[in-house]
Amino acid sequence: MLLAGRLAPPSQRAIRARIDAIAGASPFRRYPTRRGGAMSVAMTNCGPLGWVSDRSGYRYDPVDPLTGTAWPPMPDAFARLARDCAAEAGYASFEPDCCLINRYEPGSALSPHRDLDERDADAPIVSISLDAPATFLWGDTPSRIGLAPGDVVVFGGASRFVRHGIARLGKHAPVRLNLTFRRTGRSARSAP
Ligand code: MD3
Ligand code: FE
Repeated sequence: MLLAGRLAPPSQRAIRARIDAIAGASPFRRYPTRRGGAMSVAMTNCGPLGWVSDRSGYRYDPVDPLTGTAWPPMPDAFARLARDCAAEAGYASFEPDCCLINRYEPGSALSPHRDLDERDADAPIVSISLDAPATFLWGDTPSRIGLAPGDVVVFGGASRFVRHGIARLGKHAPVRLNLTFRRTGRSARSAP
């Protein structure tokens, strides 16, 4: 469900200020790819678990590999917003344990993929777009859907495992931020 224009500019600015503080503690970084390059999208996280990638693959980890410490806490305002948006889309009591923050510099893209690493398949994913428009690719023969700053999308049920990505941004495009709130179903306390 697309909640178009769900966030007014002042809320968008408040979220961006929170992201700057989070990135001050756990900086944006580009993970290596299997082919020996680097992902074009830079990432960080807040909350009990963060999405990380290294030579052993992808996982949700309670420790930021860059700092060796816990990810910055998820601001209450973030958790509340994600919960409210999920409820507006029909998913009651969504409690995210991970907020992945993606930063798209000019020329970056996210190749089509499925998100299969979350154990809690009943929980939706709540996506928030900030700062610049992007073209969201949706489905096996992708539909192109424009996402504007302030748009929120809630992916649940049959949509949860659909292939999706972000079309390459132009070389002179402004930087785009995206937050995805997830319920990984993994314990932040368990040993790796
Ligand atoms: C549909 N991020 O981080 S958000 C991702 O704009 C990701 O940064 C994109 O795909 C971005 O994995 C798209 C929308 C999104 C996120 C996760 C999903 C859609 C999804 C998981 C399942 C189905
Ligand atoms: Fe995804």
